[in-house]
Amino acid sequence: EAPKSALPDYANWKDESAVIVHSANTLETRRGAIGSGVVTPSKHLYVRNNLPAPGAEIVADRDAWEVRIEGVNNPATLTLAELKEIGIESVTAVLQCSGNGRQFFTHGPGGTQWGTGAAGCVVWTGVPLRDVVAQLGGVKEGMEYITGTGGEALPAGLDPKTIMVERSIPTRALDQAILAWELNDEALPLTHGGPLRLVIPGYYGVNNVKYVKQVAFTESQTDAKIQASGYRIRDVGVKGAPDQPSMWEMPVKSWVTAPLEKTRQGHSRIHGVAFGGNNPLDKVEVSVDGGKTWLDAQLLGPDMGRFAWRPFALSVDLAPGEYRIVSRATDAQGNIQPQNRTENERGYGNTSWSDHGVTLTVS
Ligand code: MSS
Repeated sequence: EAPKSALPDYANWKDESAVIVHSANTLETRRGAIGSGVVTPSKHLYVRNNLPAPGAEIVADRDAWEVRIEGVNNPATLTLAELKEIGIESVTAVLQCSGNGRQFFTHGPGGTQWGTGAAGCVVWTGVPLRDVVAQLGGVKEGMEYITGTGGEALPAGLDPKTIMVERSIPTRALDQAILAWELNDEALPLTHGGPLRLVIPGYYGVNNVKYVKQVAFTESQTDAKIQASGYRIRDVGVKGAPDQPSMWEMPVKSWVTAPLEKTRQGHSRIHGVAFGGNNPLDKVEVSVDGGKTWLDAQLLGPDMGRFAWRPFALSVDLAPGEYRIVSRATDAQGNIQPQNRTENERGYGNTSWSDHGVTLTVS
């Protein structure tokens, strides 16, 4: 267990016993605090801010928040109140930071040393972006990306491109994109991007732009640093560049959440979570011998759809001893969680089942 430190003001409503405070901008959900239900309580959900969060004044009059929509045939500035008139949909989706699992890399990538808890499964409610676009005459021809801009006020004296949170994702994600104003059936907290957030279910956390002030359909990707060289998969020692894979769609992943250290001999139930990322989940297997033999785990309900995770459980009988418990998920396209992580400079995208195992002492 990491030592406790105080919750930052903008997140002081979090459950202190459920999170590890890495820094004022990074809170991680404890591995054992995920629970066995589908939805991660907002109070347990991790936080990752690349810039300090804006002040609470931006949620004082939520309906007055404005978002600029560009790259459509009839560009417009819409208030949150106007968006609410256009349409509404709820989606349950895994929100996961690109760097989740960074702690298991051995080359020592800098950045927050996330274990398993820079992830949660939450319910977003808002208007489908495709409905907004339809209302504004459709996407302009030749636009290949959806570029969302965060609403943080940028510190003066620095080149805005080097610090702003502006992300481009391929327009193939338009069907699943939502402009969300609710998280888990409550007004979207400032901590998680209120009053309005661009949510791209199935995509890594960084693409889910908080306090979104502009959504632009663009011909090319933004040249903001967070897109051009940040959040790119490259070999250890190599600098980030626009031709490297960007952290967009999430692949299949799972991990064990209980028991984590020890348990009594005899009957025991192993718990965890599994998700297909941008694909539906097919199944999850558990091994109590470090991956030599596998058993199908039971997927717990309800099934909240393609982008949600499924808690899973497996009943086992264990004699006293040491066990390496691992889980391995498969998505509906047959992609299987790999044994080993892909080494990369920044420690992104770790889905290794071996890294995510737990060593259990049974007595
Ligand atoms: N947005 C904005 N505006 N800002 C910032 O900073 N960050 C990112 C996203 N978005 C940001 C944004 C990240 S990076 C992440 S993960 C996410 O978000 C988180 O979320 P929450 O709610 O949890 O805090 Mo990594 O891939």
